[in-house]
Amino acid sequence: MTSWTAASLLAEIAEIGRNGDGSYSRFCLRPEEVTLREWFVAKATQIGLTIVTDMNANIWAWWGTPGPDAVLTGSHLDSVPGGGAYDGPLGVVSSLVAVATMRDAGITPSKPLAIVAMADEEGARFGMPCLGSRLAAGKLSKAEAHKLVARDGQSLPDAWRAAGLDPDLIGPNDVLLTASCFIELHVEQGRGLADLGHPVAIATAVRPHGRWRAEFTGQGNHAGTTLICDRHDPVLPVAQTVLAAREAAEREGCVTTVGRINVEPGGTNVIASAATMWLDCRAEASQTVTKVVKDIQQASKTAADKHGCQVVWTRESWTDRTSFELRARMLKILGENTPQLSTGAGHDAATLATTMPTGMLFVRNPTGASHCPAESASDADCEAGVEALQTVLEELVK
Ligand code: HGY
Ligand code: MN
Ligand code: MN
Repeated sequence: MTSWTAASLLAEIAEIGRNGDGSYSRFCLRPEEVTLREWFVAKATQIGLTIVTDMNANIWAWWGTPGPDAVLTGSHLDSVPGGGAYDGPLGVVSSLVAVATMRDAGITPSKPLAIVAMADEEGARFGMPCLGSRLAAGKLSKAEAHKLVARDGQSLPDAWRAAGLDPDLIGPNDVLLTASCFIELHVEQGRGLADLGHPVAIATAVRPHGRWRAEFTGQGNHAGTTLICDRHDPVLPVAQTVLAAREAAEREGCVTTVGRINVEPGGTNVIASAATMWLDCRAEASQTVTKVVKDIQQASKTAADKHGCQVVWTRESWTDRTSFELRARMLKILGENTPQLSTGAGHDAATLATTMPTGMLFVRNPTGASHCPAESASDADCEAGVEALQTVLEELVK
């Protein structure tokens, strides 16, 4: 009999990839995340599951023979830079506990079941969110994947090879494409459940969101001897574009974030020659995102012209508004009074929603804080999440 709880498993990995401020930086296929992968494989093996790492760096822990009509659960092990302890790993450990308990109870699924740890869900390493699930679902091609370069400069193919994976095999995963459903448990990234006073919710939808990169170029020069009137400093239009992004969000009632800016060459006494910023924009409706991004791009062009600079925009990723097909069935299984919440956060379950029926469970996060060390969930709420996940899985494997 396994006596695991979600909290006890999270405690086992608490030091892996932990930063001094208590946050986590666990980047896809980097040493800290590889340690997490090895831990996950050991735990899944311990409860008798069979491990397959697919060509897209997703790890599958199988109960039964891998094959069509499989019930999939799980989440991701990677984090954002400075992330919290629960975003991703809570879904993986909850799946381990639920499956271990089902096996201890002698349940025999009528179809194969797999716990999947999806690769680079945050896109923090290769810049493409839900990388592993997009590749497995055929939503990102091998050619597009091969073009991705990690923030540390390593190309995706080289990172695959360093991890013992063949980048030429990247592509749609038939077992995923023929799966019957995917159910993902995740810490809530917001205060909905805290305000409702309930431990667990069923997800209704993921709001549309995307990421854009804006590359500004100007003219590097000496910080001390170049007159202001002679400068073409790309940092100025970046600053004006960041402000324009916030103004657009306030005007249109959506959210825009610039959390990453790179300045080249990066000398204190050097006027930058180039500056790159990344924009994350999310809204209730896709057309609002489109309008807001267009307004921001226009503002960036005006600012660049004013400073004698150039700007080039590239859309890095896009996720349409997604509803969860399993929602109604989960409501029947867990009870019609179970709270239901939409979210502004992206998830593999949203990426896979057009490939198979998917569903999500959210676990209460008392402060709602996420992507930071304050992210949390009580042990009792984590257990309520495991129980709900197990109840749903037992129905889905019948
Ligand atoms: O960025 C997100 O929405 C999610 O946490 N990957
Ligand atoms: Mn996240
Ligand atoms: Mn997540």
